[in-house]
Amino acid sequence: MSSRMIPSDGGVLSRLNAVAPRIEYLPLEPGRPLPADALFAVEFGNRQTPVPPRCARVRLEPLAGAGLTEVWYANGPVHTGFDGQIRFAADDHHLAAAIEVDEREHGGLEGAAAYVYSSIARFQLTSRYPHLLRIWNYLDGINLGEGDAERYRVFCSGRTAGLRELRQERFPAATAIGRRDGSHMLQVYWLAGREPGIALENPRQLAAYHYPRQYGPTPPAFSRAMVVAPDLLMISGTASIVGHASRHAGSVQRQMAEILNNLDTLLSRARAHGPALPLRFSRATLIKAYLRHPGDLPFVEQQLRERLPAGTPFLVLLGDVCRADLLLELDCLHAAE
Ligand code: 3EB
Repeated sequence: MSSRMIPSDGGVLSRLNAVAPRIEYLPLEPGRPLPADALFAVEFGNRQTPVPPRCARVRLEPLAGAGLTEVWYANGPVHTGFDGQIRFAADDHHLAAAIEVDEREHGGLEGAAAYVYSSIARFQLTSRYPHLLRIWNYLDGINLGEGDAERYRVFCSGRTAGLRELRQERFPAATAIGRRDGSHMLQVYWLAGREPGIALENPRQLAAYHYPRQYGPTPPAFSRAMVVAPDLLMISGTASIVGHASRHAGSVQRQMAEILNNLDTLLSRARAHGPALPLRFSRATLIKAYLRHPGDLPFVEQQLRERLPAGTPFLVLLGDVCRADLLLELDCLHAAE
């Protein structure tokens, strides 16, 4: 495999994955097979039909983009398998995997998160793809519970307990979003690589793993973005947070503007590692917006239409952000065209 020597943020030379999965939002009717060269795919919506192989189903209602499937294309032959409750699919460069557990089988959310993350850590360390790059977490009732009993904070404690051997410079980019379905399911899916990516932080924001005590006993274990390859940037869920503080409580308009500022900053930082990455959203930018209140849809749709090239598909999902004062979060996968 060819890879280029590129200095990471820490100044250490790392071999950046030369080949990244191409990712697109593809209109696929439910039940239609994935493209033959798909590595993995993500569907959205709470359908009851069986989840196809090589697929994760995020059970959040699509307010915009219903029927779009996020397809991750393989580079070369794909092999699939199971390891305990983990399902995976891999090509020669990357591995996509998913696990879903019932909290009640692990004594609650903290135990479930610790179980999931220690399973992931063990699996990744023993696989040919040891480097966690990007990870998505969906859980029930993320803002339920007061103070340190808020379920997002409980999830963070379990996650860190499970990941205990991972250095913070190596934390993957991540998303953590709440459903409201009373299902007790913790769902996690991720992308890992044979080579590490380059984790980026956002100078406008304190590193989440350094958040002060007021946000809970265990700071969240994620990086703001991951340069997966010179032509692929995977940005974490990005909210209206500056420093460590939530900004613009009550205003989805101002939260959106703050989020777009945070994303612009990451796009320009990523250029040092991926000179082909555009500074603005392009046709190869995949955005998912998570909205707490469905009534904010028209504003958010209008903003995304304005920022993305005409006709670029995007998703708006009904989901809860991890702090109760945050109304909106954006996920962004950004590739060279
Ligand atoms: C934040 O910046 C907003 O816990 O994995 C964004 C992305 C957020 C990932 C996570 C949380 C997570 O703190 C919340």
